[in-house]
Amino acid sequence: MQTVTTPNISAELRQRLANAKRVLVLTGAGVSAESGVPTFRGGGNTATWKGLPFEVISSGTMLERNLPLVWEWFDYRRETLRSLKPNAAHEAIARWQERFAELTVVTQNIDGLHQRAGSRHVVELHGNIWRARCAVCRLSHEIPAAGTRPGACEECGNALRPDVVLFGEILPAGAFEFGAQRAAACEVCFVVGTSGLVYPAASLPEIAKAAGAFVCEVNPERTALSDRCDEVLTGKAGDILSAL
Ligand code: BV8
Ligand code: ZN
Repeated sequence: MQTVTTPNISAELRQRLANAKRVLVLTGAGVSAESGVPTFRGGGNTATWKGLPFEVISSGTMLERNLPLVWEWFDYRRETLRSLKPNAAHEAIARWQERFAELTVVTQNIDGLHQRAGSRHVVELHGNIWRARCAVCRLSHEIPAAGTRPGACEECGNALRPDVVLFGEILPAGAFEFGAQRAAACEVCFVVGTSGLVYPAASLPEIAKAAGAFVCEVNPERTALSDRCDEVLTGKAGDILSAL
């Protein structure tokens, strides 16, 4: 029988949540861990694929050098994702849409699990693995859950690339700016399941903090952001978010 430890949530956080209208949630790979999605770091080592650290295979440089290999990497991850489902953490965040007047979900994840849990208007800072985009005219193409991905651009016939943000590439126009604007206006900012090492995503809690928001981290481990949080809830997102 798995013991679910009720996280010791402070009276201050409960009070602030009771009064909050504007809440921002920044999520990373850890929010999908309980769905079975491998994280990139954890346990001290960084994910590698075919001997390549993920920051190398998931880079703009690698895309220019070897697009087929980059496709192989994302095809492999899509295959892993195909049978996985949103977990209690995704579902709790989706429910918060009805609880707070203005809930902003900003994710670094490309797995689409927030949307599958019912979250609307998710800000995907790093794109989505279920989309491809034309390397020339930038037309976006859906990749069907079943079946093969489109081979070439239906508009101009040029090659398609994963519609994700690779290291060294800029984020989708407006996505970070919108997240930053909401971070600067929120009363409570949750940082869930991220090691807080990738920028500019990791600067959002700092923007919220600087604007006077109460910043709360949810993570079984300390992270690069823990010291800048007003409260750290140590544990799994599924357990903690369901108890909030
Ligand atoms: C850019 C898509 C303009 C592809 C990704 C400033 C300082 C230093 C470096 C930079 C900087 N600005 C820019 C850079 C360079 C770079 C960067 O940040 N490098 C880092 C490594 C130092 N940033 C960029 O290149 C960005 N582009 O800035 O463009 C520019 C360009 C060049 C130079 C200057 C400016 C683009 C970054 C986006 C790259 N694409 N993803 C793909 O998925 O393959 S990033 C990818 O990695 C994820 O999206 C995510 O962002 C990151 C992984 O981090 P996490 O999600 O946090 O996952 P991680 O495994 O690390 O941690 C999981 C956590 O969960 C752990 O803490 C664990 O304890 C916890 N956990 C585990 N289980 C649970 C749990 N938590 C709760 N519950 C559980 N059950
Ligand atoms: Zn095209």
